Amino acid sequence: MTDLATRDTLAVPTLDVAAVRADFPILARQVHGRPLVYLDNAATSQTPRPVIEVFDDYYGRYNANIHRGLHTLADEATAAFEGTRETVRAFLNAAEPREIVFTRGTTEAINLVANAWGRANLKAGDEVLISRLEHHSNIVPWQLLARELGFTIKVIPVDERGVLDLDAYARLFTERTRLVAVNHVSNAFGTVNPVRELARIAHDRGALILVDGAQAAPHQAVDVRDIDADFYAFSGHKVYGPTGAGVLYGKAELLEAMPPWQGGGEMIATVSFERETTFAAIPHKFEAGTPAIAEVIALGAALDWVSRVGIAAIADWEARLLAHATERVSRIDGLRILGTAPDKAGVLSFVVDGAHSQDIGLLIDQLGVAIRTGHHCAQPLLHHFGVDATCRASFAAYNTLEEVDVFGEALERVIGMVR
Ligand code: C6P
Repeated sequence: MTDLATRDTLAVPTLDVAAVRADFPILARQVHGRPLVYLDNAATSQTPRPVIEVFDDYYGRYNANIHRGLHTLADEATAAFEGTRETVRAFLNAAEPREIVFTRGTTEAINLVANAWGRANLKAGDEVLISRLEHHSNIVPWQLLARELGFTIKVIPVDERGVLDLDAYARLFTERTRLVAVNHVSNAFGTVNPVRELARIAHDRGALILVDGAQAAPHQAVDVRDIDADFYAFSGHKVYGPTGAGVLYGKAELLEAMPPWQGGGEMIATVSFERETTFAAIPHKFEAGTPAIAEVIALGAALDWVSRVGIAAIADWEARLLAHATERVSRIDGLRILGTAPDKAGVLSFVVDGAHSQDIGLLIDQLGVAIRTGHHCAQPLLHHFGVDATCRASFAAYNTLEEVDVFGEALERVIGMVR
């Protein structure tokens, strides 16, 4: 019989951080004469060699437009592109590959839902619930549409830790609530939202739920069927993939019922001046024009890389990095952490008395440490907490406890300089 401790060890494989780091050429570089300490992973993660190599391989061997060619290169490119659809399906545990739509990223995925589903299903008097924790890309598309169609946006409040108020959430619903738009993990505070519970409540009340998974996909296993998400979006470049490729998952029956968003090649069945133009089946109905072929294939390589390392091992390692960093910065006089939810992923946001976040960001860069400063495209959240900007360190599989120590010491040094 295995004891509990052994079972825990078996359940979460440990991450070999040295082996992980060896996959990332960029981690060998120096910045201002010091080893790079890259802690801006929530903005974009770095890229492992197998992903970089996709571009050489694709452009060197089988660059061709997909779906339309009857030649070998086109067949190979199509197979690799469509192969990624199956990789993404498995990554999200979606039921079918046709539920996976390729987009440029999370922003485009949300705009697709707003413009295709939203235009067809929302009208004056309807209500959409959006959380206070949202990134602008899950706010502004809904505001633009609300301005046109006249529906109302209601805000799900957060408590002082940056945790959604579930009782208030449940009370916001009326018979006119059509959609909940909420992130899985907050980019500004790192709060992990109970999306399964949020979905259950939304569905009980007859509404759909769109989950912005941009900050969740890199840090934890995502199971869209377990969540029962109607729509789920994420970006390739935050999950060790390239920019320019992202994903919208949608339940097949919803995608099928939605009108197309953008028109063009690839998304049609037949085009005619005499009869109604007809559209391709999902997902192609939502993929007008030539997509970012190499980027999508590289996204597949990134998800394969994540699977090889193991998302459970990554989550476990990042939890240790976050705990270590939280403990380290908490010792700094006058530093206040924003976002103290019990369940957090990968993000440490803070402000320092008497020191501008911008100054800290610029000076700490001189010491080789990359963090992000600013509003993190979450102005409604930051303003609610009475600040315009924070400093944000965010973690990935390749960060080390030693890097966290370098960051802590560098932070103390620059705070001493600006105060
Ligand atoms: N957040 C950050 O530094 P795009 O740009 O489409 O790949 O992702 C947009 C987006 C949507 N939702 C969340 C929760 C996000 O964090 C982001 C991107 C970056 O936090 C850039 S502002």
